[in-house]
Amino acid sequence: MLIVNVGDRVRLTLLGNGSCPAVHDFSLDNESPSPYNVRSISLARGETQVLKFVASYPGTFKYYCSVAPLYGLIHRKRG
Ligand SMILES: [Cu+2]
Repeated sequence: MLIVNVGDRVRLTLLGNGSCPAVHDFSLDNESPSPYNVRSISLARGETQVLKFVASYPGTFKYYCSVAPLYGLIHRKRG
């Protein structure tokens, strides 16, 4: 969960550090659901990305990984 107030300058540093070799991403969008459209690139282990945005809607929002492998469960369903 991500908790923001209007005007918050949100800075997220993402680090791919999972124990499996799969890539992952960060998605905070209408699928979350949320009023935001913030998405990272897919990060492999050892990669980093910084996402920045100014919160324009207050609340508590879920985020998820949108990676959908060819086989097996999509990452969102894996939690
Ligand atoms: Cu994932």
